[in-house]
Amino acid sequence: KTRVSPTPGTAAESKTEIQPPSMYKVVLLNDDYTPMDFVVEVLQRFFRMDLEKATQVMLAVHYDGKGICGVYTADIAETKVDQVNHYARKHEHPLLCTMEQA
Ligand code: TYC
Repeated sequence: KTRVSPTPGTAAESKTEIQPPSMYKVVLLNDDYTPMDFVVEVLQRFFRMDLEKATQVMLAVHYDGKGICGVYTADIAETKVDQVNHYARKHEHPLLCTMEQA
């Protein structure tokens, strides 16, 4: 990719241009106890996936140990993680959701 020097005296040169927000992957971890149906329901409820997509992602997590539910700004990612972990605990499942910088 071609890079050019910013023009002196501009926002680009002083690095005051608005930067895009950092993005975070919301990750679901596998465990041996959470029922597959519950994981599919979580993916549909909190990540707006249809049944087919939710089933694909659940199985990917089941076989690979973890999987990406979506990529969001920090605030949205934190909210999703909290919602999933709170919902899993409410239903007494050990399902774990975390986030990592994308
Ligand atoms: N491994 C679980 C089972 O066999 C299913 C599962 C899938 C659990 C994905 C967690 O994030 C998960 N019942």
